Amino acid sequence: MRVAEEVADALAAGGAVVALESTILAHGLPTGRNREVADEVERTVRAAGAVPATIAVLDGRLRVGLDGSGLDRVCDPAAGMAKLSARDLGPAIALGRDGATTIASTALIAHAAGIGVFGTGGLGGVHLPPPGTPSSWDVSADLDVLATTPVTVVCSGVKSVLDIAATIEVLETRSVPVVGYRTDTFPAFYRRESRFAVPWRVDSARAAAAVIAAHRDRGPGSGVLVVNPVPAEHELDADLHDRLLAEGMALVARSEVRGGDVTPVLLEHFHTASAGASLDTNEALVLDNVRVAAEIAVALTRP
Ligand code: PSU
Ligand code: MN
Repeated sequence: MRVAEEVADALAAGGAVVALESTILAHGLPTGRNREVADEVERTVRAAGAVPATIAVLDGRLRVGLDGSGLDRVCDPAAGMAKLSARDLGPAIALGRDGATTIASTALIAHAAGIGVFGTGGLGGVHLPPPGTPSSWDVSADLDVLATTPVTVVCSGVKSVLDIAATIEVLETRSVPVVGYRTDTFPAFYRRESRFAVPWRVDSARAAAAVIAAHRDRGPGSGVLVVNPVPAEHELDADLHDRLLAEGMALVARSEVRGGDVTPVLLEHFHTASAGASLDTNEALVLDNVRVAAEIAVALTRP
């Protein structure tokens, strides 16, 4: 593992650090825009008083904190970054590969590096089964890692292409507390609200930090999911959202896309079919989530 000097210094001094994933850059946003978002995300974390640590695997080494050329590589489609979930870390390390880390693998690496707070876009979850089948068996490893890794993930819930109800049930079964940040409702990524309530709500970073500290000291050893809805002015129009959703589901159902490729294919469809509107929503929610993550990380350093 190679930890960037700035990140190592901040951790040694007990300062605030926010982990950031690289799959969102390499496989969730179009080329060009991804590099801009990488910089904006880091700027936003710094503006809130924390040090950003973008995580990826380069040449088989776990990297915690990337410089400009590292971010260039992650964002360059010609670099051929694999999508690495938790199970892929061993093979990628041993075989000397390059890859972008999902929430699952980023959380594992962040925890190993001593980073407790992680800001991102949307959590992976339970996929709806293809028509005519009882189950997709497609349950993101993000849920498993959150169940066993004491890292706080700040995100905007899960996309409505997933089975939100089933995702919430798995989080409950696996003892992951779900905390609404200034909301009583589990957000649906592009939309501020789903049909489902959250069990807990906080209205400040300080209150979120208190929950995280108490969970860390007395909880079952799992992570914490803080859900923060997209800012209202950036929410995707409801009719456009419903149309994109129906199209995306049909696209996946009639294609051969499986496993880890499903989410990138859906995101790509949303971005092109909405002429970029979903991209603006995606970017706005990521920036807001990393700001909240940074504020929580700062609050955790000041008990
Ligand atoms: N949801 C999004 N954007 C993303 C992802 C999910 O809106 O970029 C990425 C994240 O990296 C997440 C991963 O951890 O997809 C989940 O993939 P899978 O469902 O294959 O586990
Ligand atoms: Mn999956």
